[in-house]
Amino acid sequence: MRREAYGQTMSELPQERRVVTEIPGPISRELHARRLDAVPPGVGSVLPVYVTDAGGGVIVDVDGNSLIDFGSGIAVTSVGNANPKVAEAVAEQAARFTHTCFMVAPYESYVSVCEALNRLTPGDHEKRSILVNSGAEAVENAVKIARYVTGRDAIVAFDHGYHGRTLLTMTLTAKNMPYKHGFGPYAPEVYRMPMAYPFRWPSGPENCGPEAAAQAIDQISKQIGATNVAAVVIEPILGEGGFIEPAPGFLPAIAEFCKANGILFIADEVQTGFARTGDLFACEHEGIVPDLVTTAKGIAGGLPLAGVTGRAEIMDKVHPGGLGGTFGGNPLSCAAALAAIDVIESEKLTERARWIGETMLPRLGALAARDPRVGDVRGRGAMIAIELVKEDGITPNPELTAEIAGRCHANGLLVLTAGTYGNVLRFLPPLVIPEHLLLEGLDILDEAFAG
Ligand code: PLZ
Repeated sequence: MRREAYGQTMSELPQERRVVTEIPGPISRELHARRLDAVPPGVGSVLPVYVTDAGGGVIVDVDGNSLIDFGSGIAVTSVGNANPKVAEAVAEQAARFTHTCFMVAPYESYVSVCEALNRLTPGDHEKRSILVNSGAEAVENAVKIARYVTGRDAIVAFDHGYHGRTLLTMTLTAKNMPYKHGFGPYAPEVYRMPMAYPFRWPSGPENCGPEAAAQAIDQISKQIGATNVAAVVIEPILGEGGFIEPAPGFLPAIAEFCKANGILFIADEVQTGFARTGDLFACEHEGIVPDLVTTAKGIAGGLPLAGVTGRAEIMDKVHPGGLGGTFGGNPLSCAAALAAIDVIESEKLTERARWIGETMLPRLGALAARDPRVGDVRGRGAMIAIELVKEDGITPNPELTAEIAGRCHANGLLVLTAGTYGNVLRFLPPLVIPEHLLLEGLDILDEAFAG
């Protein structure tokens, strides 16, 4: 039931783009009408094609369309959707037991996933991990642990940051619409600092890293007081904020400041983790060793799982029973994670991610060179984005972004948007996407700009 291509294990699904109806097609539209009577509009969908199958680099819908997947369900299905090894592991586990609750009667796979997290996350110090259900829950727990261990209240987050939709993580999230609007009051003791956003830094990208770090450190010191800060929470490449790579030097300066002041550095690697950026974790790029790391998304091949990994001396401090949850580290998710991690390691998906970046960046650079509406091309590995602007080269162009995304969708390429200003097209292909689909996707994108 599997086929090898480019060294990756692929599902049997034909790896082709096929557009046989308008998108969404008639059956999807029917299902959508049904959905509107059952699901409130507060839960959106980027492209309401209703899915029947997905694998390798494609998503197949109820109308028989096969779309090229440049989204991976928001950076989740890095090993490919329904990866055969993941599917097998989950089916086997489902036949044995589906749940006991790790806090009631434990099982080995939870321990094995934590061992893998301790081994793979940055730094060779002794670590411990806990498992929870979602990225937001991981960030919540990291903050709980940081406050407990430091005895301090304040948490520092950054402009353009995204950390989830629960009360605390929504508070940590920067963008009002759609994440926060009307959902307040927010959690106390969260402070927001400037982010080193090279493309939009007033004195130019070359000054961005040191200047932004100096501003953030000055504001933390003056407005909060370093000794009141439990932790900074930061994405090593900002995801929902628009795939912003903090300018070089910014993360190391913040990490150093944290270390000097007893502040815990929490790297939110929920979107960047597990080979997505061409390193196993994006922090590795500048040699950052965080005190706590949150992971989710790509960890378990599409099953819900998240983790908090941290220095043993930090993690071991919390009182017995202080951390947990009914479903955290569910056995199906753990089986999936062990299979996904095996695929990531044995199929060298970090290298594959780098190859995706090396393939995409020159193509997008050429697009930017001939089309001034593409203001910036950025990202690492298989986490790549373009920022779209108006004639002045800097004003965000969210209308064009929506238009281009719509043209891609109509032609069978699933792309996502992002960014504080809604003007970023982001690309997160599965790391196992076949080369011909990656290239075809880039052709469709070129056409969308030409048309
Ligand atoms: N931290 C860095 O990217 C989730 C959000 C999609 P959950 N990003 C996708 C949406 O609109 O809800 C994310 C992230 C980073 C935390 C999270 C939260 O992870 O698994 O969605 O809770």
